[in-house]
Amino acid sequence: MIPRLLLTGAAGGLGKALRPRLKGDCHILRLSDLVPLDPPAAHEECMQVDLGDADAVMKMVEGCEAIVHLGGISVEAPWSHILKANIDGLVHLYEAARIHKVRRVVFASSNHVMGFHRQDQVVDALTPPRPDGFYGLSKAFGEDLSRLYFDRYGIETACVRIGSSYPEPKDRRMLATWLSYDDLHRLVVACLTTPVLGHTIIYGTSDNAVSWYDNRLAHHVGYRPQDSADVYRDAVYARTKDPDLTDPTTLYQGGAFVKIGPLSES
Ligand code: NAI
Ligand code: 15L
Repeated sequence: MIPRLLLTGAAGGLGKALRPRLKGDCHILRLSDLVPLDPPAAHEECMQVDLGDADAVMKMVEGCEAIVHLGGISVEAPWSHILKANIDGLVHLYEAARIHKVRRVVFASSNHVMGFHRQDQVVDALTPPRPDGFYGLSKAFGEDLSRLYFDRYGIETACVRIGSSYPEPKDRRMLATWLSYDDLHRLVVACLTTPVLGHTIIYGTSDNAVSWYDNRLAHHVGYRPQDSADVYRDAVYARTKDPDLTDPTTLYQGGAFVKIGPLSES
């Protein structure tokens, strides 16, 4: 049991999924987000914090032993937004972690760090990043920043390159990238509790038959997915059209992200 665990981005899709699931993993769950949160239960604390505000982030982190960092911009967006939440925000978070002696962080990275690798390629933790936009680039920065704080200060981080975490896979691509909410929780708990985490990059998907990710370099985390996108396969195929195999959104792992956002504007 972690004495006090901080969950950022607690008002978001994954924050709402993890909030009830983390109840048994810590004595106190400190929840934070830019937007208001549902009122705290007996074991919870709520703080409304902008990650771009260094002083507020410093107070948010004080007293916490570990952090699950989900907060920030979660899709492709103008650079100024990403800069504030995902770049400045992450520097504020790790500086606060250093000052307040946080031992371990689970950082919600993304498959979009690797989005310009092809879907006929299997990538692992040593494969060079190929971000598919400003958003993926900001997650690559977060991975490097967390490595710096591990090398200099010993703060352990799991950079979880989450695939697509939703109640069900929404399209054919997500049959490879899907991560169930229960597996997300299993993965976060494995990252928080494995004896020696170090600085680790791990892909966050369920046990899907089709996969572009090799997690052998993160075996020490002990993550064992128990769900699979495969049970949704027939239904997903029935409701979706055959893809155009010449379209970059079909060819590349990042899917639609390789074409959307400010970088697409002329
Ligand atoms: P979300 O967009 O639903 O939640 C993100 C939360 O961060 C929101 O509640 C938002 O208010 C908060 N936030 C945004 N800017 C902020 C700021 N400046 N200060 C404080 N809080 C701020 O995203 P979701 O789906 O819950 O994802 C959570 C994390 O996981 C994100 O970091 C995302 O990049 C990452 N991720 C999610 C995937 C998914 O399939 N849901 C896939 C890959 C990565
Ligand atoms: C992500 O990084 C996004 O946060 C999420 O909204 C999904 O689009 C996911 O990747 C994905 O690739 O499906």
